[in-house]
Formats: sequence, C-alpha cells, structure tokens
Amino acid sequence: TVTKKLPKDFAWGFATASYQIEGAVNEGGRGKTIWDTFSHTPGKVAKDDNGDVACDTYHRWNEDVQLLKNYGAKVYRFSIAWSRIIPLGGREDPINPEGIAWYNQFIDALLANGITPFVTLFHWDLPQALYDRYRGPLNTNEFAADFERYARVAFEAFGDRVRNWITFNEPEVFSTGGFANGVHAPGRTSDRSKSPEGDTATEPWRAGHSLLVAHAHAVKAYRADFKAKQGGQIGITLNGDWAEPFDDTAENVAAAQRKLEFNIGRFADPVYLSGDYPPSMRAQLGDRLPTFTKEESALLKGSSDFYGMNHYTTNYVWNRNEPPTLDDQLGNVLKGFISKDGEELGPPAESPWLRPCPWGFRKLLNWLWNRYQTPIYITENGCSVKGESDLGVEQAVHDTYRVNYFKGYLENLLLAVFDDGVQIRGYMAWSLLDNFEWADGYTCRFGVTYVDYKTLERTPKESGKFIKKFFEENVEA
Ligand code: GCO
Repeated sequence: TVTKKLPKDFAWGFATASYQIEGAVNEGGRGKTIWDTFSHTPGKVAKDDNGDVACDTYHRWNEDVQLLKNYGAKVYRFSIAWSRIIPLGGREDPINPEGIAWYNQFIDALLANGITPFVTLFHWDLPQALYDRYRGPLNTNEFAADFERYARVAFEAFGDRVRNWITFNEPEVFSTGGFANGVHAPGRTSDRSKSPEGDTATEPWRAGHSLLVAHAHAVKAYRADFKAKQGGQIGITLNGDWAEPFDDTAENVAAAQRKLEFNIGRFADPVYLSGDYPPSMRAQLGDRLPTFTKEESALLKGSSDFYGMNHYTTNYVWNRNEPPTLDDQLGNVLKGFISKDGEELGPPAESPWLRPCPWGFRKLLNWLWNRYQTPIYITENGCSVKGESDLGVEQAVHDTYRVNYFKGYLENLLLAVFDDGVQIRGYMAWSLLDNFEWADGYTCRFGVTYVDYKTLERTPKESGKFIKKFFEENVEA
C-alpha cells in the first residue's frame, strides 16, 4: 500500500500563551494585565493560583527551545504579552525596549534551532491600564486604535523574522468568559453579586465586535505597510467545537447549525464570508448585536490569509424550546455528551467541558472548509487527563489517555486531507508545557511536557514523543 504523506513544509509543532507560561510578571518593565488583577482576586481561580511564576519561561526560555528541538518541532506558536512591549498599552504610551529585547532573543533562538515562529498578538492578557481607562474592548474605537498601534510596533520590531501572525486568540472565549459568565478576566457578568456593573445583554457582543474591528485595522496596517517587504501572512485564531445534532429531526439539525453560527460563524463569517454576522444571530439578538460600518465590513471581508482553528471537543446539540435568555451565547440550544442511544461521547478528561471525539474533528474541518474555503492551520488541539495533577512525574509521563487523543485526532486530520480534500497547512498541539490553565489554575494539565511547579523542571511525556513520531512518519522527508 502507498501511504500518502503530508508535504515537507507542513507546519507542525506546539502552542502556548504568554500569561500561561511566562511568569516574571514584575520583571523587565512589564505592565500589569487584567489577568494579574483577576487571578489575584480571591475566589476567581482554583486554589487562588496565579501566573506570577507559571512555567518561568521568562528565565527558562532556552529550555523551552531545547524541548521544541528535541520533539523535532518545525513551528512554535506563542503569544506576545502586549504589556511587556507597551506597559500601559495605549497608542501614546511609551514602548519598553526591554520587552522587545526579550522577545528578540527568544525569536532568534527559535530560528537558530530551525523552528519557525507563529506569533499571537493577543491571547487575553489585556494591559490593565486600557481596562481602567475605557474598559478595553467595551470601547470599540479606542481599543481598535490602541491595538493597531501595538500591532504596528510588533510588526516593526519582529516582522523581519516573524512571518506568521495571528491577531487574536479565541475572541469567542475571551468575550464570553470575560463579559458574559465572568469566569475569565475581567470577570464581568450579569450575576450582580460578582459584577455589579456588568451587562451580559450587550457586553459580550460589544467585546467580540471590538476584537473584530481591531483585527481588521491591524491586518490593513500589516498589508499596507509591512507585508510586501516582510513577506509574511496574517490571520486570526477561532475556537470551535463540533455540534452534532442529537437526532435528525429538522429542529435539532437546525439547532446544531445555529450553534456553529453563534460560536464560530460569529467571527468567521465577517472575516471569511460576508463581512457581517450570520443572519441567525441578527434574528435572535436584534440590535443587542452591534453593526459594522460599511468601511469596517469591507475591511473585515477577506481579512485573513488563513483560518487558525483551535479545536478540542464535540457536543450533541438540540433545540431549546423556551425563548432565549439575555445571557444566551449559544443560539438557544442545549448540549451534552450523551447520544440518543445513551452512549457517552468518549471518556472524561480533567476538564469537564472536554471529551475526545476524533470524528467530530473531521466533520468540523469539512464544515469550515466548505463554508469558508480558506486554508486551515490547526493552532491548538489537545486534552487534559483526569487525575493527572495528583500523580508524580514518574506516573504522569505515561499519559496514555493523551496519546490516544492525539492518535485519534491526527488520524482524522489525515482523512480530512487525503479523503476529503480539506486544505490543512499545519498543526500545533496544545500545549508544549503544562501551564496556568486560566480559571483552573494549575489543577489541570494540558502539556506534552510535565512541569514540576516546585522545581520548574520539564520532563517530556509519552504524548510528546508520540507526536514527534507521528509527524516523522507522516511528513515527506
Ligand atoms: C485558548 C485556550 C488555551 C487553553 C486551552 C485548554 O483559548 O487558546 O483557552 O489557552 O489553555 O484551550 O483549555
């Protein structure tokens, strides 16, 4: 039998994000972020953990580069902390040369080891000063102007060597977690006991809207002033679970489609399809959903060179018969992990929202390809393992559950490419390291590398070795 192989330049590797790994929050001139504030507010994060030290990558960056090299990674996706570059964040605020120097040495070390950087500009760690000044993304024009300036500073400083840019990571999770249910920074929610000023009827939609407008401006700046001389590409990364209709009744098939439109189409339609939100969202939300100006809409349409896909799991979805609540972020559907025949979707992970479902990955790849016809990079995929945090390093490195997860998902990636014709250009596993898992703190590990949070020692797990072997076997030499 002839085994088909992925092309030699297939961009495979691992992903992380600044606040989850860097630590050193008060070093190098870094400004405070909304995640510093949130994680230091008692009761917001499991065990009141915070990112003050995290994986200490700020000091141990060279160990991370060596790990990547040992795994054979071709690419590494990491994010820049806006407040290391511009501590107060705003367009009139000073630039911090120490922050630029830190990322410069890191980027140079990656390149010296043959690893191509994929750089995310915003992975949720908004400078606190911008939140204090104008509530960050709740003020679209201020936020977009400040983000554009920050992006320009990054293109200018790093764009001679960084050729792969991602503006925003998961605007859907950022806006829902930060402005609807309040489980992420800045923790605004309609639960008045937790956030007296929040307004979930409009804030999450406004926050997501601002990220889209800011994305459009940053991409315009890149294309106008940097792309030609630097020769790179720029896009956005969107999360999305597959929504499998609970049964084939028309109302549940429609419900699953509506959920995909609310969670994915909300950001992907403006960028890859129509320059506007899906009609199903306008129908439900009316003028609670902001509108784009003509210029914004024109700027947004076609504003990504690739589709950055973060994907973890699948849900069964069915129609919710009651009228939508003001808090609803899903498109008035209900979801679960149990099929109509009572079968559970994959064994539990440590994260309650995650069940392995490799066929759902393939279905979503096809849905995205059919609807948006844009080459895909999988910019995150991975899982936590139930009970892993209770194990010592000797046991934790035998992460069979995670190996099986990657095996299933990567086999389906090959099916999507070779049997279905989906254009996939890269795959970045989440995550290179166990790290600060947002509201779950350090209780929940996603790494292919075990991190001992006392000694900060890194030890490769079997899943990391599995990924290395998988791509050695499935990419042309
Ligand atoms: C993201 C993700 C990561 C998480 C991962 C596991 O939004 O990009 O939230 O930062 O750690 O998805 O939950």
